[in-house]
Amino acid sequence: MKKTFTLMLFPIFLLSSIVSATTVDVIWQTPVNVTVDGNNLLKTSGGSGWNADAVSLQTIAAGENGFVEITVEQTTTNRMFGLSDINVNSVFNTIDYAIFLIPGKRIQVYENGSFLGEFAGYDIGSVLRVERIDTTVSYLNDGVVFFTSGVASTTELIVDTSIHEVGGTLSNVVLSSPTVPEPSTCLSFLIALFFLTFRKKLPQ
Ligand SMILES: [Ca+2]
Repeated sequence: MKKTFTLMLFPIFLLSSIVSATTVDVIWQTPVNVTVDGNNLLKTSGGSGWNADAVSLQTIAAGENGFVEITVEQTTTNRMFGLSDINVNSVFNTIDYAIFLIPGKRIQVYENGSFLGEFAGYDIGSVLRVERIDTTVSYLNDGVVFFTSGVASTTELIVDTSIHEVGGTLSNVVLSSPTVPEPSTCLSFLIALFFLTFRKKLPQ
């Protein structure tokens, strides 16, 4: 009976470790006019212009739910972040789904360069998110949806950025997806596998 219960429990444990969403620090690649510091970006060259960015190494797989999220640490520069299918260049108008942080604590939404509206402001410590659920992309400020895109999303997605002024930052950038690899998931697999093997060899 005890063995039956264990054998029922661990497949559930295994499954949950596979399908539950994982949130990880973004690992940046292809930096242009920015300095990478962990999961933060700082524009350090290029003067003023939409010529600085980096994108995430990790992806949200096609058809998967997921999000990119930042925690704001400045309110004095122009910069954008969001989700794209590919990294075209460093300019803001190639980000498919972007939040535009503007000095004066204003927020706008841009999709591939199209202005889609201005919304409630942000402040130091605000948590801003661009999220895909099924095929719908939403924009959130501290957990509250303030805009929903009219353009369905089905492709693989990366975190995409664009920073205007030297000194502009995007801070504590994280990505969440059920399929993004995380060390603890691998560990869960190994522990569960070991336990199942061990249980099998116990005398009845
Ligand atoms: Ca880009």
